[in-house]
Amino acid sequence: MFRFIGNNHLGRRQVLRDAIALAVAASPLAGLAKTAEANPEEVTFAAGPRPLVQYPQKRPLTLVTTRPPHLETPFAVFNEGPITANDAFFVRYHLADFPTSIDPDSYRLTVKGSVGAPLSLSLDELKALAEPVEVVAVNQCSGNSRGFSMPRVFGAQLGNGSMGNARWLGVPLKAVLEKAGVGAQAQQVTFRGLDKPVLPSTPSFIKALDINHAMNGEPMIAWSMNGTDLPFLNGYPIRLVVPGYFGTYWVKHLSEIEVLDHTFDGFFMAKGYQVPDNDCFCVSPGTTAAKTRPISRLPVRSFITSVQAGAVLPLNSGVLLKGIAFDGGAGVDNVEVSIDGGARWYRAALGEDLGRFSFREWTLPITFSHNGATQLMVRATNAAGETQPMKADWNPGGYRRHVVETTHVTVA
Ligand SMILES: Nc1nc2c(c(=O)[nH]1)N[C@H]1C(S)=C(S)[C@@H](COP(=O)(O)O)O[C@H]1N2
Ligand SMILES: [Mo]
Repeated sequence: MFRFIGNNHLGRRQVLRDAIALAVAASPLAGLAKTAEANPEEVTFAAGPRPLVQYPQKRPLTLVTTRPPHLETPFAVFNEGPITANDAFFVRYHLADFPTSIDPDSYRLTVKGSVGAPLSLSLDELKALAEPVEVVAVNQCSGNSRGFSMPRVFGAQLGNGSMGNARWLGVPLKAVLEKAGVGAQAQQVTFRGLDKPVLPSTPSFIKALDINHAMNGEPMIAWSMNGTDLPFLNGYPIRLVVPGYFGTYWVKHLSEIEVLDHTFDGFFMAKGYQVPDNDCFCVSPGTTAAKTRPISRLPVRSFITSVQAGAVLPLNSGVLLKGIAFDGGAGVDNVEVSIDGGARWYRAALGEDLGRFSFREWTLPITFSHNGATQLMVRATNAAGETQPMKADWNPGGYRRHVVETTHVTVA
């Protein structure tokens, strides 16, 4: 049964949803991806260039894996503006058995565990539960840019396209938990979606937040992204949005919330997504950490988006450099750019402030007065005074890369 029930008229969205349901259900996942095209951007990885693939509701995206789908946003998209379009937004799943069709009318979000009254909410009930709130926030995968780790680490060899910034609309998680009634003994809250492991030995994808975080008003249950329903592959019909936190907590197709009176010890909290438990979340390259902890907030990061590696830029005529910067919620305070490999730094102008969890655009007009090879660099500092290291920190998971980026160009 792949039809979405309950809509009297077949709007464009309905048709789209049906198309996805059919496309996903009718074929093995590999069949979803239309024939690969050559992707001119992808030259960094030992395995060779990665193809662009076409999935439902998406423009061609960079293929990482097909089972389950992991697609990156082609980097040029980040030069289109500070909001990442839904059809360009990256996609990441862990489990091959992800939902192929979802009926919004029979969809239920259950809330159980250490609560006064367990809930089973329809989408309409969820939407009516509290005044909707909106936040513009970056969803970045913990392993974004992992492919640049040196020495290399296990895991998907990701470029810089496992991130995106969107305007999310939903209700605060707090409102849902308050409705269920959280007991004084509550320690953590877990979240799971509709996707399931294929093999019984594979752990379910369940994430946990501390109760204080869950109740602080920031995490939300969102049903809308950039003014429209969540794309199917980004968590339709509802997902958790945890502003400032890595994407791993942003559980898609959210179906079950459980309040625990202890710390959750499931695989994706206790084993997966662990970082060294020290100030830099890093260890000396090639070693392991004595003590680890779950990954949490985004470090401050910045990119040049208007110039690609290998570009030839003009001598003695103005060039407008442009890019993005973001952090885990303190807010971007300052972006500096170097056009001579880090010798001198110039302060960039910051674009519109879309909120402290959002990409912040920056621009800097420059003129090159020397020809030949040079390196462009960009370094952001947040309102808490945190900045980016000149040399990459290393950890065994290849997580939370945030080194100052260097773009090699030629002036001619
Ligand atoms: N249900 C479900 N939610 C999930 C995941 C998953 O595998 N299943 N992966 C998480 C991870 S690791 C990331 S980086 C984000 C990616 O969000 P996106 O696919 O919307 O870009 O989803 C998160 N939510
Ligand atoms: Mo992720």
